[in-house]
Amino acid sequence: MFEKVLIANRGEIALRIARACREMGIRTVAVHSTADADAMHVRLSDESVCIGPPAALASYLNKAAILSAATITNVDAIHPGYGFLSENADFAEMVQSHGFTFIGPTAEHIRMMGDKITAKRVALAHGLKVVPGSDGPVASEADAMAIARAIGYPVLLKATAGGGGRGMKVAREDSELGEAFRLARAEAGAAFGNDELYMEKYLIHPRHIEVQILADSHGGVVHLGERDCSLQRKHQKMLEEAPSPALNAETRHDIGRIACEAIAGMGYQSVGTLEFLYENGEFYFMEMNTRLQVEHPVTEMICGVDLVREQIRVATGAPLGFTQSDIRIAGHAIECRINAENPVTFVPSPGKITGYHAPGGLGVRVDSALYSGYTVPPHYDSMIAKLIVFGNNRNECLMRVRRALVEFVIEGVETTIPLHAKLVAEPDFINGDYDIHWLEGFVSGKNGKDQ
Ligand code: MV4
Repeated sequence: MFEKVLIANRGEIALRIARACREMGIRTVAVHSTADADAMHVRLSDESVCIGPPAALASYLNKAAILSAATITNVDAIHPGYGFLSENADFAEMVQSHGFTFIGPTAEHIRMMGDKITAKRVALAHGLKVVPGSDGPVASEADAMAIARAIGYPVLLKATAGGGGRGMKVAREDSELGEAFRLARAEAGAAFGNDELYMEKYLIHPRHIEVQILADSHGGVVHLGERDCSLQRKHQKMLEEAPSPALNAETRHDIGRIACEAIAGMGYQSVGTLEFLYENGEFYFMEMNTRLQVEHPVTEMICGVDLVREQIRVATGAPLGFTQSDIRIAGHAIECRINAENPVTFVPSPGKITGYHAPGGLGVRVDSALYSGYTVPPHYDSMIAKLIVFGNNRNECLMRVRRALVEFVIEGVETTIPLHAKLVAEPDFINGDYDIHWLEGFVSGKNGKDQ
């Protein structure tokens, strides 16, 4: 087992990792920017190193500074959390070549999944269904036109280096295709430094369902069921739940088995998530996330597995201590992502927390690095807390989320708590009747169904 781990992240996820480490008897090293000197993740770690000024590029994305911190504190391994360097194959490679263990998959698997055309080809080769589209890059407007006519409109142009919706454009007919191609290409080039595009048939009303997997370095693979992440706004998830209200046990079992076979075939190890669009009873593989995800706690709540602990264990080379038949999915969990933002305009609201009271009681978990007197800096993501609630069934979970949101007090900054309170009282949400476009309609005051 590792003796000491450096946590290359901040906020609630740095705390989440520090907690797992402490329970495993592993000492921790926090790294922080000058803006985070008073942050909770620094206080809850055994040691800390300041790695640069507030801007993420100069601190949490500063590979050399993080590797220097790892060297001077003599750690065994580096946990990247999510975001920042968590899916940076070059960083994973540098971590290994400096003699540390990267707590995640191999650099090769990160690179493979970072290229979305390669990811689709690999997924297809390992038995996953993918959205019909171009088999490779779309090189020109003429090329785009030929492929669009072959697969049929509407089509979606996506960035090969993309993910998260940037550099994505829909075309509904020939006349829209030229502009969509040029805009997608320009956006992709600006966002990723790589303007290569690919094309897919545009699915109109899918749900976003993702399957959590966990794989060791001995061929052991399990899935931990799915999460429904359809409730997003501008590609920012707002609320996730597990299991998905759209699946029955048989469908869950089938997609889980298919996912495990693909992961085993790829030789992937660590935690990972296969993202699917789910429409008319079919799962279409979209992308794979090769990191621990923000919403991992909903899976932990229904499976009783500590994903961070298992991620660390398999990174040491240990085999999984259980097989698929040991995993029992029971009950229901919902995560509300609470952001320091105006709940109507979504304008960020950093500043000093003047009052803080987290909800508690049976089935309520709060993952947050907030404390009364803390100042939320303006330099990073505005997510300040995750409220994760478990119930024996979906209705019990919903009732409990409502009461937990009433208890939650965060003063001094604006938060999205009031929006969550409205969302969990909304009939379509209560009925589980939503797709990836529903939330946009809800927040803009329109009926999501007419979207
Ligand atoms: C799609 C799609 C419809 N059809 N692909 C958005 C983020 C990126 N990871 C992929 N995305 C989409 N890909 C096809 N072929 C619709 C989306 C999409 C979306 C997906 C998941 C959750 C929210 C979304 C919101 C808008 C569009």
